[in-house]
Amino acid sequence: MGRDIRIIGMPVDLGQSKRGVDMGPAALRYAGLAAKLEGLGHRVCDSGNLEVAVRETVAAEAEQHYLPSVAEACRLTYGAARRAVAANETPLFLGGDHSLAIGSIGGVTHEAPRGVLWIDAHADFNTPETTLSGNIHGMALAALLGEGYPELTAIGRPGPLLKPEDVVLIGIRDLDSGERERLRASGVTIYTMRDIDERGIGAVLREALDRLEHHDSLHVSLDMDCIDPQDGPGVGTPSPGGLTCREAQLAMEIIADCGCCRSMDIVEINPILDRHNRTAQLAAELAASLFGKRIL
Ligand code: 4U7
Ligand code: MN
Ligand code: MN
Ligand code: MN
Repeated sequence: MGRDIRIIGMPVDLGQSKRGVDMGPAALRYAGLAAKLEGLGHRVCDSGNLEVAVRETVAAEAEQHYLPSVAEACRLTYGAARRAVAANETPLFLGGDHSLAIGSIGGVTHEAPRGVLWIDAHADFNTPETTLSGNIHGMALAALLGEGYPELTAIGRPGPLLKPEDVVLIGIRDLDSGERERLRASGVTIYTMRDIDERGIGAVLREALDRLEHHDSLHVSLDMDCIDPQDGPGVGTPSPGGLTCREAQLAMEIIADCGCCRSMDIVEINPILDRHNRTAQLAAELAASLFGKRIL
């Protein structure tokens, strides 16, 4: 039967440097996300956007890469995620930059762990010691595993919010050197673009789901820069050599077949850099596929 999908916007742009990611939730709404999901038989309730500091009002935090305000945004997101799961809803978080996943994934796993498919050009596995940019969106997954700024690792319940065996990365092609070393040592499962090129996205996705078989619920964290910039130009950190829209569609369809995706993030869409809202439209189509849209 249909699900109760709860749309939660988090227009945080403080985790990275470019302007415009805060408009991601609006772009996804304009792309008809809710109607597409309702058309599949789901009940959709849009909570609007959570509140986050506007960059101009927290200029004093610039030197610390807006750490206090990013942490506050993640705490709010954590609470909203937790409430949605407690109400038996399927929360769909609209970013905003990827730092929000500390809150969304933390909150949806508050009562019980779930498997995480992190689909991204990047691993977001930097710490303050390894980062070259200082941007917090590049540290989100590390923070979920309990590493990095104490202000971030203290969010939500005590201890790491995820274990390495809970996480599979897909689409990776751009790592910083210290980040690469940390990732290799971490025990997280990683499928790079090379794996996808050699084996095909279908085989990779099926193996990724096998790796998370010990979980009966999954969270999909979809960073739209996983898509090749030709198909998804509207992102702040584009990386060539990414997934085609067909590969991304197939990935979503295969996850949908398992019937266990119970929460999702759509992050990093930057409408200022997009062309005619294409990247948001593609993201809305991908969400529809993930939540059951079929060709036949
Ligand atoms: B995203 C980067 F240096 N690694 O840390 C960094 F390449 O959420 C990019 O995946 C991080 O978009 C990208 O700044 C974060 C960079
Ligand atoms: Mn990311
Ligand atoms: Mn990315
Ligand atoms: Mn990005």
